[in-house]
Order: sequence, then C-alpha cells, then structure tokens
Amino acid sequence: MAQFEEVSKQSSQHPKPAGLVLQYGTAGFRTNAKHLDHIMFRMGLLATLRSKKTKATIGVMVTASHNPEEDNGVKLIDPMGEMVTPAWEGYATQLANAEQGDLLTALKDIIEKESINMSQEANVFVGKDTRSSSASLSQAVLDGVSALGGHSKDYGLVTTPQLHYMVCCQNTQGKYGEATIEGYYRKLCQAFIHLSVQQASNCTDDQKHLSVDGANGIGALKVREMESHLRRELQISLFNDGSKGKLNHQCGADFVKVQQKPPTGININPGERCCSFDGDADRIVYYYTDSDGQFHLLDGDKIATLISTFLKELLTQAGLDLKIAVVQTAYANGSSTHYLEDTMKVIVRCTKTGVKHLHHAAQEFDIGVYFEANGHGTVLFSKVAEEKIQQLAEDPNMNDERKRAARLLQNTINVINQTVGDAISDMLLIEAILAIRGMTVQQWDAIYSDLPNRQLKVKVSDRRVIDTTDAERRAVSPAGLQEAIDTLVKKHRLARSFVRPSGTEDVVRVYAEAETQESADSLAHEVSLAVYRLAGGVGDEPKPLH
Ligand code: 16G
Ligand code: MG
Repeated sequence: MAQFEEVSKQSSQHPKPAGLVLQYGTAGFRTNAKHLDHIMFRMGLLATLRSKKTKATIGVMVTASHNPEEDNGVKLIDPMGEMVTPAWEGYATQLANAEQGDLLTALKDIIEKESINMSQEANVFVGKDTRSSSASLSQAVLDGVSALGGHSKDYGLVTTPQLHYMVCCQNTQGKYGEATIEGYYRKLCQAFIHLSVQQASNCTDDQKHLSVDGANGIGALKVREMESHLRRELQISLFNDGSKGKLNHQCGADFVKVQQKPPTGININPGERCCSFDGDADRIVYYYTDSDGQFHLLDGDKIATLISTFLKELLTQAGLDLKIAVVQTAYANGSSTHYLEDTMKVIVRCTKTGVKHLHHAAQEFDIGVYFEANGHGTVLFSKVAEEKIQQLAEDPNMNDERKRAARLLQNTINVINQTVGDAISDMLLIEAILAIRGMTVQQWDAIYSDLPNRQLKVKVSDRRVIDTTDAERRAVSPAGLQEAIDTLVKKHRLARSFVRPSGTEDVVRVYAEAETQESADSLAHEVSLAVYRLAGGVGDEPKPLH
C-alpha cells in the first residue's frame, strides 16, 4: 500500500540506532534527547493508529518534565485527555524497539491485532515544552503522522496539561471547553474571578500576591500569557522565567520537594506565599520561610487536604449527599492520612505510584481528589455530581445559602482541569480557596504537622527482584525483606517505611517516616542496608546520614 511506502521512505529520515532499547515507562519515553528522533517519528505513527482505532483525536506531548535540559521525552494522550491505556503502552515499546528493517512488520502487527481500519481518518494534536531539542523532535512526530496520512494540529509551546485539555475539548465537541489556548485561559480565569469575588472581606491586596517559580520552563511562559485574564485578582511575581536560568536547574517543584529548600533565583521574603511548577507544569508545590529563616513546604498532601476540606464544607452547605474521597500513594505523609480519615472523616484510598493509577481510583467516586506527595494532582467530578450541582445552582426555589454553595462548586469545577494534574489550574484553585477562607499560608500549613521523613535510593543489580503488594506498601520479594523492614520499623516511634523499584530510574527507592528527623533518617538508612544485603546491592554499602 502507498501508505506503507511513505512510512518506509520517511522513516529512513528518522532511523533507529541499531540495538537501542527503550521502554514506555510510567510517564512515557524519557532519556537523553539525542536518542529520541526515531521514537518521536514512531510515536507519530502510533498516535495515528490510535486515532483511527478510537475514531477520536489523540495527543502527543514532547517533554521530559522535571528532567535536565539535555533530556527529552514523549507522552501519548487518549481521547478524554487521560494517559494512553496500558495495552498501547506495550505497543509503544514494541514499535520503538523494532529495528529499522522490521518497522513495517511491527506496524502491521499492531494494525492486525487491533483490527484497525486504515481508511479511517486520523487526527493528532502535538505540543512541546521549551527544551532546545523539542522543536526538531516535535517535527519528527508530525512527520510520523503525515507518513500515515493523518491530520495533525501543532499547538507549539504548551504545558502538558494544556495539551490534555485540548484533546478532551476536541473529543467532547466543545462541551468541556474550547480547544484553544485562549479558550483555556478564559474558562479557568473566569471561574477564578467568580470565586475571588467571594473572598473574605478582610482579604488585603497583600494576600492577592503570589511568587511563582516557573522552573525556567513552559509554565513560566504560560503564566505570563495568562496574566491579563486575571485582572489583578491575583498578582504574580514570576521568577525563573527562562530568561537567564537553565530549565529545572536548582529550581522547580521537583527540586524544592526533594531538597526541601527554596529554589535559587527567587526573592523570598519571610512569611510570603510562593509556589514552584515543574518543567512541563503538571506539578506544583507551595512553601514559605518563617522569620527564623526556617523553610516550610506545602506539598501535594497539604494541597489535597486544603481542597478536600473546602469541597466537603461546600457539599454540607449545599446539602448535597455526594461521596468524596482522597486518593494518595504510599508516599503520602502519615499525618495527612490520619487527618483526612480521623478528623475530616473523608474516605482515603492508596494506589501505586504514577498518575494513571490515582486517576482511575479517583473516577470511582462522585468527587475524587487525587494528589501525589510530589504535587501532581487534580479533582474529578462524576457526571452525576456535576448534574446535581448544576440543578441546585439553577433551582429558583432554593434558599440562598445552598445556592451560594452550589455556585461556588460550579466555579470550582470550571477552574479545575480534570484531565490531569495542572500546576496553573491547581494554583488558581488554591489561591481562590485561600482568598475565600481568608486563610494565610501559615494557617493552611498548621492544619496538621508533617511527620519527618526521608527518601533514599539504593542501587541493585536488578531492581525487578523487588516485588510489592498492597499499593507498594509491602514487599513480597526478595524473601525476608519485608520481615526485616517490619523489625526495623518497630524500633522507632510513629514509624513507617516501604521500598519499591523506581519506574523511571534504575534504582530501588526507600521511604521512611518517624517521630523525629533523626529517627526517620536512621530508619531510612537501616532499610537501605536491608535492601542492599537482601536484594543484591551494587557498589559501596549505604552509609549512615549522620
Ligand atoms: C513519573 C510519574 C509520577 C511519579 C513518578 C515516580 C506520571 C505522569 N508521572 O514521573 O506520577 O510520581 O514517575 O517516579 O505518571 P519513580 O517511579 O522513579 O519513583
Ligand atoms: Mg511534569
């Protein structure tokens, strides 16, 4: 067929280095940008097939998120704006690793397995982050789409969540919003302004101010672009806007969360509210320093608590009986889980690490708030929940308090990007909640106190020897490891620890929390040693932290 001839011809412009093997991991392909040209071309092909199969628009985002500037990566987006389904992650890996001469066979194999009608039209949306390699790599994606005769729309520089949003809007015929960047700003900012009008009467101009660390990436560009839509209801000082610093270098949400310190390149005054985005703006963390110079981090767990508390109160005021739950991972601080379950009395679920797991678990409730501790998260509203809220907001016989709560819920729904965690949308929601409640960042922080914790990594010869269960909270292999962890945990107060093979790096991750930092540090070290000894550690034995 002519289509396949075109693929052959074009693919020779994007040849695969022989022997190179890459995996579609937790968040797509991600590695040094120089190994990715053929991957991008092939993901253009695969997205075209996926579009034919689903008869819907598919998204392809070129980014390596919080990785260093030299890296790049690619993620596929399914019709409703969610991550691509697992079976197709498998196809992505197969197609990526087929040697140059076997590409057509690999392609035909997928077409056959999925019974794809090749005469079906295909549409693919493509976006990219600010990395210098992103321009040519996104061109390779576009080449892949056109080689199979698909139509593409190049959104150019966008955040990852913006592209997810565009895909969802397109496939819901505009019901979710307009599939343009302007449409995105308009929807989110209008909802934000409606919410802000409800702010506590004592809210000063100072409280409308927020310092944003843009990680020298796409998020910074997009915050600038959005600013005029905010009509000074939110006054942003933007740092690390990419004009001088390097992408993600000593800045951004991942740096701040892992290092537990402020990014470089930001002027931080004691008591002032600040936040950091990651390199593709799908994560956000907040922080401030107090008058003693002490750093205070408000991570994904604190964000989930703030949002779910706000929503639960609104539901009570609205008199709506909707089931709300918070979805976390094993990394959630024990204090947050306790607070949510025991004080807030909301349902808490724990899933494996990785956005898609949290997203799916959240879909099971009327309102599902999901956040990873690292700051990736959003809120999902079921169709039923949205309808009930709308009915109430429009009911002419309803009393004012219930109606006001329902309207607030409506605007909350509109400020949220439900397709995936979105730093810009999360920021607007958090700012609106703080304004409505007249709450300072210190008061938010004081809702509960985090247990001190430590994360370490251990190199082993094959991390697959570690197998886990119970949402990664217990190890089932190698033999004896879980028993060893249990014994070590018992030596510390308020302690918890787990280990899991990383999905993005060739290491085993160790998490420990306990009553004091010393205790968390020594537990993390002791568990690292157990991993090193029982799971085939390589290199030097882990050393104590102190
Ligand atoms: C990826 C995941 C993130 C997860 C992280 C864990 C997505 C979009 N991203 O970045 O959710 O927290 O991996 O990394 O799913 P690890 O497996 O190396 O600990
Ligand atoms: Mg990211």
